[in-house]
Amino acid sequence: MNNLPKVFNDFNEARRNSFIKVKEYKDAGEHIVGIFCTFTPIEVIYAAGAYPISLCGMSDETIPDAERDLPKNLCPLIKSSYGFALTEKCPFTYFSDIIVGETTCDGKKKMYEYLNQIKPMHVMQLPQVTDRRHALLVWKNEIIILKERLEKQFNTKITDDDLKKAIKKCNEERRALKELYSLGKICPPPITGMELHTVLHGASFTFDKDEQNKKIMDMVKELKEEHTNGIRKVKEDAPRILITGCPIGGVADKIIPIIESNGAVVVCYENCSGIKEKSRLVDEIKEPIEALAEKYLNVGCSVMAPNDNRIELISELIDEYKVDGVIDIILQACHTYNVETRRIKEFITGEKDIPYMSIETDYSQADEGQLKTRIAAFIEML
Ligand code: BJ8
Repeated sequence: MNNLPKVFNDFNEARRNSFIKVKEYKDAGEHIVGIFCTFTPIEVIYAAGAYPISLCGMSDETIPDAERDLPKNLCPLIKSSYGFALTEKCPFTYFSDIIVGETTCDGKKKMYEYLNQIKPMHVMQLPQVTDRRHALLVWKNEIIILKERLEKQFNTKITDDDLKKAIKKCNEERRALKELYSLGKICPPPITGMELHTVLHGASFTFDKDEQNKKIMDMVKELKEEHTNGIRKVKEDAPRILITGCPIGGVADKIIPIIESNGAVVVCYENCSGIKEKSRLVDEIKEPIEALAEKYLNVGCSVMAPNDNRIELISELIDEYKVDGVIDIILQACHTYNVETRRIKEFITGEKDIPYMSIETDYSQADEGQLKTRIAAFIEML
């Protein structure tokens, strides 16, 4: 990991630095909007002159506190997020002026009722139906309602021009991140999966997106040059893994090192925090609310039924990243991703004809030994 350019360490530090930054921003009178999900149209938040910041809980530290209000057999991401708000241990939640959530899975939307007693919340009603015409109408309206709520909250007026500028800004970030992901297409990749995860993780806590984009582009250039000059940190024949499933912020440190210490390399993350949302840009020509509604409805999350967009993206990624095997990570009690494993497995082992394994896990270390054995056996057969 230390072989990476200095800029990599900057991303490693980004989350810690962002704790200080968020306080500085608040002291300077800036507005912070906490978000939980990839469906949140962050462009509307930027257009309101505020900063969106991800609040997904990624550690088991606050789960015992959360379990005083929430059932034990609930997804760790939901319990952790709620626990951080309850205990005021997360500065992002603490400094958020308002939190935006969506009615994605049942656990999340019911947790929001309690979270609303701690912080002001705005919940967007996400359509989960397959009728695109109906879903688009609903989602467009929800984006308009969010816009009005933020206008009221921050005493401002959001114009079409503000939205278009925000769309451009967010597309620039998507383009830079797509460049970063594209390193995984190189054989062997000039970046390990753990390094890639650290950069992506750091990027989600960076406020200055122009500076972040520049750092990413510099890093990509440097790593490509190193590769051209023959520097290799991954073996030529390392099995190439695609990770899909639930967000992995709370389990990445447990699972990715096991994969990579067994000689494989993670070349692509399909899940949220990975390429899922970044793969498609927002149309910059269309009427902005319409363009945002179209873009975000296409997120291939398992709460959608049926969820063909996930299959389509996985199919493209397997081909583009020359994937040898797929690991589907399911957080315990995540029913939608868990139910979807059958369809994903059938598609990957059938149509794509490559090995697949699913892992059900939580934020504890209790299953580490068992995961080591199962993942080693999976990589062995690739
Ligand atoms: S767009 S993946 S961030 S909902 S909280 S569904 S793990 S039981 S996080 Fe998600 Fe948005 Fe979809 Fe992405 Fe399952 Fe847990 Fe629910 Fe979860």
